[in-house]
Amino acid sequence: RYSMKLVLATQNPKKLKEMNEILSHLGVEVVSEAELGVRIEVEETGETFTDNARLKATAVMQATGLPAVADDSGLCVDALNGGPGVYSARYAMMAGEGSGDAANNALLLRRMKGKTDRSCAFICALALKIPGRETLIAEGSCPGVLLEEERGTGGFGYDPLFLYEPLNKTFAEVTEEEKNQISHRARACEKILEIMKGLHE
Ligand code: ITT
Repeated sequence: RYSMKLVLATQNPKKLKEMNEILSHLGVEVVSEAELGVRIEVEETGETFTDNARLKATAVMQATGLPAVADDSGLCVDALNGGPGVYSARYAMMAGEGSGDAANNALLLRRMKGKTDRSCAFICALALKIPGRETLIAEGSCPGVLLEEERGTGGFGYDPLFLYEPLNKTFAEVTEEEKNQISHRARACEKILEIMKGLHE
């Protein structure tokens, strides 16, 4: 058990819920920005997941004075040279095609039309800022296959297109509990806790 309260630096409610469940399960007490009455807008100017996670965690740690953890994540598709990558949340927006999960998924399917290599991976970088300490960083990934049409209604973002082969289900078809055991986010959370524990040994 790790007795430290962490602020989750995210504006994405679905991500917040997953982080909350994963971290509580690992024995970490978490609190949202909303519960603290703050809303920190951070411009994600970084070129890597790690850079952006670091920017978000730093801003929230500075605003609250509390240890903060931020997730920067996305889907990297081999046939698109790793795209949408760090632009996953803004993919359709950047193409002038509106915003939101439905627009992002539609654009991704269009860009992948006719492509036979459908391998992809979800990536999650976590940054943990503890006041007066160096930033801790951990990355988790989860490989999958991009489908040609959506399947399932759970999850968020690109989940309905992401086939997790060991279960032959998309991340929108698995249960929340299943996703939170196998996802890029779960793997990154486990890693960062290992690093944190190491600091106290
Ligand atoms: P915050 O920055 O406030 O945390 P955000 O949604 O903007 O929220 P990111 O910049 O990290 O977060 O973008 C992550 C995007 O990557 C997200 O909007 C989805 O499109 C995609 N993504 C990340 N994790 C995912 C998951 O588990 N399932 C499906 N899509 C995911």
